[in-house]
Order: sequence, then structure tokens, then C-alpha cells
Amino acid sequence: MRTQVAIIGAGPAGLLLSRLLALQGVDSVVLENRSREYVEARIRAGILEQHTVDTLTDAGLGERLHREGMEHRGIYLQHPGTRYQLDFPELCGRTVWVYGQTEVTKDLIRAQLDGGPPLLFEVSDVTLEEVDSDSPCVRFTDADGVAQVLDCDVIAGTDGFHGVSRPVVQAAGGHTWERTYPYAWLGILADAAPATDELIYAWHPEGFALYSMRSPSVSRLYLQVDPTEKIEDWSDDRIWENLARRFALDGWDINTGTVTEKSILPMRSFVSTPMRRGRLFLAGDAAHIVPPTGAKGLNLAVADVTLLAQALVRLLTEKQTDLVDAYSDRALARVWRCTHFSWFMTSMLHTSGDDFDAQLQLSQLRRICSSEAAARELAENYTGLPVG
Ligand code: FAS
Ligand code: PHB
Repeated sequence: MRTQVAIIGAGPAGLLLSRLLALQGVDSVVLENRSREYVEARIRAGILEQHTVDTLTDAGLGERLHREGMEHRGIYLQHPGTRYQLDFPELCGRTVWVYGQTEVTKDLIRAQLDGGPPLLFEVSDVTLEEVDSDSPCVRFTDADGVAQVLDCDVIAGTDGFHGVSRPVVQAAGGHTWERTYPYAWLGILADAAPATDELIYAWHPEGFALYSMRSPSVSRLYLQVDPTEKIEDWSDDRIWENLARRFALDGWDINTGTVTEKSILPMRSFVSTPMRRGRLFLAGDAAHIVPPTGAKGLNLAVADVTLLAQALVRLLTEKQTDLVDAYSDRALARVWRCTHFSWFMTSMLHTSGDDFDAQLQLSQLRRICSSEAAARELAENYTGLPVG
């Protein structure tokens, strides 16, 4: 087998990269070790920055997004007795969209299988070879158990945090930073109409809570728990009781409903540099992880592949190396900005049990709710800074 770009991983990063390259006449093959059903069933992000919406729309993937997605003009920040609305258009002229990553992935896969570049599910034994040469290759076993060799010009490592690509880059040297937070998120999907028009990020002495949504009839909610908690110890009633306490506000009630999914998600910040080794380029969670408090993970993956697609088109069609040589530094500038913002939101909103911390957090929240400058800084970062 031969292609110009071998893409490892069919998450949002890999699928969107393949689409963006195809639109510029660069061919690729996407290799995914899970099944289509598994990939499409993963419940993850929910907020799309304007840049992400524009990129998907310009790539011909915006039709269902604009029909079913919900444009949001802001968020609420809450602490006991106060629920304050940030107006994004007023503060920074941008909005965000609520449209689940699950739906983004389904749209990308449907387009890929409808005449797009090859997408092979359920591969195994993926190994990357000759990445320091101009003719790397990927060895793998296909879904029928047949050993394959994919010769290519470039390999894109978009295989997430547990993939095989980052270790190949790190084997030639590099640096990683990691911070594991002393809390986790218990997340639920519920057949319940959201009791709010926009997301609520709530600080509470018992812990953080986030009120999000997927549609006018499906709510997505999270509450801060200890990382050692076991989901089987959390009945639906216990979850709803904790959420109701943390969002409590006079004259307002939470909407409960049937919980259709619940899980506990770890919280970490992770950055790996560089994002390149020879003809192997990393993008998305393969290179970095952010805690979901800033709604950055998926959007950062999209920003990476926007830069990487531009660089690979320039390399493979114009034979110019300037953009691939600059890719890692350009991508990492935004990675660190989003890593800081995600850390900032996480540190401000999650209780540690220390009362001094609590006073600092409440002071920061009151500052944002009373200062246009402080609110604008949050709004600009939350809605996404320009890419590139
Ligand atoms: P992904 O991990 O999505 O995709 C990588 C793909 O590579 C996967 O399909 C995997 O199966 C495949 N793969 C791995 N190893 C392979 C191999 N050896 N060979 C072939 N394929 C291989 N972000 C938010 O903004 N908000 C959230 O609320 C949020 N919640 C999250 C919850 C969870 C449990 C997780 C894990 C992440 C969450 N994220 C959230 C972040 C998430 O949305 C990621 O940022 C996003 O999926 C990044 O996309 P990719 O880089 O494509 O990586
Ligand atoms: C979600 O809807 O899953 C979501 C929204 C905002 C976040 C994190 C997750 O910050």
C-alpha cells in the first residue's frame, strides 16, 4: 500500500486532517484500532469554538452542525447565592457552539466513508518505521488479520494519549510536562431538558459542578469527586442530590431525568515537546491533554490539524519545508495558552478543602463578575484565540 500521509487514529484530529488534506489534493490513509461503533459511541467534548465551527463548515461538514448545534452567547459563573452571566459577543465578539464530539466524529466518519480517503477500522500491531527518512512506513495487521505495509511520505500521529506515536518522537529526545489534579469529574448524560439556557460553571464548598447539555432534551452534567471514587458507589439519586445542592439558587430548580450514561473522568494537564520527529508529526491528544474545565481538548486538536494540514500541503505539493519546520513551535504556542487557561479555570473552580484556597477562588470569581477586563480575558480564551 502507498499514500502521501499515513494517519494513525480516527479521532477528530485524524479524521479532520484527512479531510483537510483531501480538499487540497493530498491523499492519505487513516488507520484506527477500534471499531466504527466504538469510536462513534465515545462520549467526550461538547463545546466547539468559533474556529472549530468555521473549519468544519468550510470543509463541507457543517450542515448537521448548523441544524442541530446550539449557538451559545455566554456562560454562567456561579458561587453560592450568585449566578453571573458573561456575554461573549459583548466582551469579545465571538460565540461558542454546543454540539457533541460524538456528533462531530459521526459527521467526519460519514464523509470519509462517502468517497473520502481510505479509513481502516480494527487494525492492530501498528508500528512506525524510518520516520527520520523521507520514506517512512507503517506496519500493521488489518481487520482480516493480514500483515500490511503502508509506504508514505509523512506519518501523522493523531492516536491520542495512549497511542504509539508520541513514544516514537520521545525516543529521539524531547520533554514532557504533567500535572495530575487531586480530583476527578463524575459525568452523566440524562434525558432531562436543561434547566438553563447556557452552561453553568458552579463553585461550591462541596465541590465544582458543571451544567452542560447536548440538545433541548438531553443534559450533560458533571460534579467534582475524589479521584478514588467508584462509579458504582454513586446512585442516580445521590448524583442528582449533589448536583441540586451545588447549583442551588433561589427561585430555580434543576431538571432531573433518566441517567443514560455515567462515568468518572481523571483530570490531568500534559504537554509533550517537540510535536515532530523527522517525517512524523503529532497532533491532538497524542501531544497534549488539558483538564476539560476550559472546554479546550477537542478545539486544540482542531487547531493543531489546521496548522499541520497547511504545512503538509506546502511540503507535499510545493516541496517547501518552511511550514513543517515551524509546525511544532507554532502549535505549541497555542497548546501552552490553552494549557494555562484550562489550568486557570480548573484551579479557580475546584475546591481543595483548604479555606485559604477557597477565599482566593471566591475573590477571583468576584473579580471576573465585577470587572469587564477580567471577564473579557476569560471570554477571549474560552471562545478561542485566533489560530496561527
Ligand atoms: P482521540 O483520543 O479522540 O482519538 C485518537 C484515536 O486514535 C482513537 O480513536 C483511538 O482509538 C485511536 N488509536 C489509539 N491508539 C491507536 C493505535 N495504536 N493504532 C490506531 N489507532 C489508535 N475535551 C473537551 O473539550 N471537553 C470534554 O468534556 C472532554 N471530555 C473528555 C472525556 C474523556 C473520557 C476523554 C478521554 C477526553 C475528553 N476530552 C474532552 C478531550 C477529548 O475531547 C480530546 O481532546 C479529543 O478526543 C482529542 O481528539 P484526538 O486528538 O483525535 O484524540
Ligand atoms: C461538555 O458538554 O461535555 C462540556 C462542556 C464544557 C466543558 C467541559 C465539558 O468545559
